[in-house]
Amino acid sequence: MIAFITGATAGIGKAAAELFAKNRYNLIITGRRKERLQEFSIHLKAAYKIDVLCLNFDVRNFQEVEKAVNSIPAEWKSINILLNNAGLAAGMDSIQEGVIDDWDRMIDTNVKGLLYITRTITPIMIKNGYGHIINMGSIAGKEVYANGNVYCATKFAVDALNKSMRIDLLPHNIKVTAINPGMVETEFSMVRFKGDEARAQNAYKGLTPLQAEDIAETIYWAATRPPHVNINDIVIMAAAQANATTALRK
Ligand code: NDP
Ligand code: 8X3
Repeated sequence: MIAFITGATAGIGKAAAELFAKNRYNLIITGRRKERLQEFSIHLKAAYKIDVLCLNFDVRNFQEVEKAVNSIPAEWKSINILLNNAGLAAGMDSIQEGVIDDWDRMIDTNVKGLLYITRTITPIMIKNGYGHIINMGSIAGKEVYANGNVYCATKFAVDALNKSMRIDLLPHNIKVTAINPGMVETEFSMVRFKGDEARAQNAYKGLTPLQAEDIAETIYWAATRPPHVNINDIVIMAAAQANATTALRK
């Protein structure tokens, strides 16, 4: 079994890679931080005796995506699972004060990047006659919150694409699932608040957030249902978070 995981250098993607590896999947792992990718690959191979292929590229650049996917050797093309996970929030400003570069980064990564990966991997899956695409959505793709505007819009787009892909890929025996978490403690908030540690920690203050491993378990569960079962959509929250805007903090 082979799983292709984007954004495996940190957070949810990394935890998912670890769990798939533990369960004897061979892995294609991707990310921009080459050193992290290679160190992680050495760990996975040694700990779980699996094969790992590292692809180092930026999902925002279609030429890089295409080159990386075209470089996949024939023996790695029987991809069972694609985890479309690479993504980010950049900034948290009102619409009238939004930073254009932040908007571009989010739209280019979360929407166009996910599309570029899907566009290049689905022909391989169609040729194989099987596959399962798992898209990382968010509670932000189900509800909007103050100053979430463009990040929410990108995750609403993922929600639409998830539903749409399921229709287009139905004749090709390709399952499509979305996992939509509430707050998960990863590098997400450090990235969103551009390295401002105090602001990042504030996001999780006074409550126990989800951990990357909680999401990895959910992804793995969805990926391992019997062939006649598809999990369309999961919303998963910390027990202390009721919805996008209501959390119980002590
Ligand atoms: P992290 O910041 O911990 O990890 C993000 C991963 O995405 C990294 O591996 C990063 O790798 C990769 N990535 C980001 N931009 C690019 C790019 N341009 N090209 C290639 N890879 C990229 O965040 P999370 O693990 O929390 O986030 C993973 C996904 O989960 C995202 O889609 C996020 O929106 C979603 N999510 C997160 C939630 C949370 O609260 N944490 C809740 C709901 C959804 P590198 O920097 O090495 O390229
Ligand atoms: C991340 C969760 O609530 O910060 O997608 O938007 S939230």
